[in-house]
Amino acid sequence: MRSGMIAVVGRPNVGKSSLVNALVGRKVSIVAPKPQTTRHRIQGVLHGEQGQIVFIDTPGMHLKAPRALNKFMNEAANGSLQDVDAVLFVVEAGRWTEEDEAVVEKLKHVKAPVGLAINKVDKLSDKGKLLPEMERLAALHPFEFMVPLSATKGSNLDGLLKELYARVPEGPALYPEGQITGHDLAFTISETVREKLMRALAQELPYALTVETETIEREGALLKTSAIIWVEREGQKAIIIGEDGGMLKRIGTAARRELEVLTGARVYLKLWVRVKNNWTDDPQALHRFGYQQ
Ligand SMILES: Nc1nc2c(ncn2[C@@H]2O[C@H](COP(=O)(O)OP(=O)(O)OP(=O)(O)O)[C@@H](O)[C@H]2O)c(=O)[nH]1
Ligand SMILES: [Mg+2]
Repeated sequence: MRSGMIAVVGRPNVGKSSLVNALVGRKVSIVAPKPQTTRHRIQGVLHGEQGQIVFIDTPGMHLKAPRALNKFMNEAANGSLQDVDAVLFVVEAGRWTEEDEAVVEKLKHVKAPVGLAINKVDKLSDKGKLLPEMERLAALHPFEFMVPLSATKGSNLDGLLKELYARVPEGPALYPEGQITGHDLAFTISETVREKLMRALAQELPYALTVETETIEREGALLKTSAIIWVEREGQKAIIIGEDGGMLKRIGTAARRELEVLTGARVYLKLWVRVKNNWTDDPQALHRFGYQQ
């Protein structure tokens, strides 16, 4: 029996959370087409025949970090590089940016073995470009292994797992059988609502909001819960509520449906929108909304 912890790092939007979900086989971390979706370290536990791997999904490491929330996210990602058995650096096939470059710099100080996952190979129109790209990446850092794969298509995940299992030590399970994440129901509810908001709203608005689960009550097979969507300004509140409340209703429906699948319960979800001025740059507000290391 092997067991260990593996940090999954990289710049925003390369598919870290998609990969962790695919490896764990269940959705433990939210996914959206926009960068900076993940804001916390998220544990996802794989219970495999060879043992247990606890993946630490992390916020995408980013360079432009103007607000306290950005700094929190980068610190959460940086903090994952210590005290793990291995680090998996995720990049996007065919797309290399200065933010990837900055992650490589950080990896130089990592003591644990570092491997590379080249994700989104399904998007490569010319597969002949993969080999030269792998050669170029290999020259950047002494990676212990390099695996091209697709998180969303599920291709070559076995190849990656073989490499990862080889890098976790023998030891007892860290999580009980059946437990796939270290987070509680309140976190799952707020993250699910935030994912629907990230997917529905345009441009900057997803970065100005956070979701706080307010109440959770169980009545037999019914899960009754309410959550507050906090925004920075009144104008943002109006957009989220939408004409005749239509936008908020769509968000609520999408989140409720997913929560019903995740929990197996019938869900009654009530959403509120409130304003907390400048919360993304206010250390006290950040702390209150759960952004604390
Ligand atoms: N085509 C394709 N798209 C993918 C793949 N993996 C992830 N994506 C998409 O890439 C986008 C970002 O995925 P995430 O998993 O949220 O990326 P992330 O690295 O966790 O992003 P942050 O949390 O913002 O750092 C989503 O639209 C995913 O559906 C893949 O293998 N192929
Ligand atoms: Mg993510």
